[in-house]
Amino acid sequence: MESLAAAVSDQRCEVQFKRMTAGKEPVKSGAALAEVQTLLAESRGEDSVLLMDETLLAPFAQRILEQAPAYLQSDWFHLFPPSWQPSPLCLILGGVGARSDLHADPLAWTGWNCLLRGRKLWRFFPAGRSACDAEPRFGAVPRPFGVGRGELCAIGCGRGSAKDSFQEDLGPCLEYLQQPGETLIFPGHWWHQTYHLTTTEGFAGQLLNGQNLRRVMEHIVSWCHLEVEEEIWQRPHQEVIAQVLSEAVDSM
Ligand SMILES: O=C(O)CCC(=O)C(=O)O
Ligand SMILES: [Fe+2]
Repeated sequence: MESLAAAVSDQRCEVQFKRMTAGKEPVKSGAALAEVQTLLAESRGEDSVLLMDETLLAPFAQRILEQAPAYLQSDWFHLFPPSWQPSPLCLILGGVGARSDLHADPLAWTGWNCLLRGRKLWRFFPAGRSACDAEPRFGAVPRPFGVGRGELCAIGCGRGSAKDSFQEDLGPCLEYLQQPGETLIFPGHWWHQTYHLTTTEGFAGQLLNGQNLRRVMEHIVSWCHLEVEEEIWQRPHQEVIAQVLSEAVDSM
């Protein structure tokens, strides 16, 4: 695609963005897309802007995903009820100096993040099996969050920290400098944070497949305080998903 920013630029909708200003708490706000694009162009380290939007790319999602490698296309989240399905593609536009929150993705899924333009530094903090694990390094009460409007919080969550791993030393981590054209695939339950070294354009999605089914299901089991028999993991994936989700609903 020529430019993601150009593809969505005629849209007049309101988008959410994060603005960081030196010495102040980061704020999350809504504004017209055109306004955010001006802020993105003016973004600097001490006053930076990051847009992450899960709806703008919806009209292009199928066309974009058809061009992705097969392993990014085979995703079992379509077996979830529609209101619990994560959005297939998240648009991410970063200004110079933008930093995402330090967070673990919802549902302990496998994340993928494709960078089309610019350079982005990642820090990963390898974790235990689930994002529900306590991480005292990242603050006593990390903020849980769901997907979209947060409905997924009922069956599983992601966690966000108010700390910034690029501002303070939070212990050993893996660092990776993502270059344009690269797609990073990572365990979403590992806490991670990005630093946009230049203006960036990219998009992200997530996977549920044979590699991570048990981790994602166990995240739901633990979040909803369920108990499942060990033999469940030998069953076909459709049955595992149906059983865990129905027990999660029953537990509400
Ligand atoms: O690209 C970013 O700035 C953050 C992306 C992210 O956290 C993700 O893809 O899970
Ligand atoms: Fe993430």
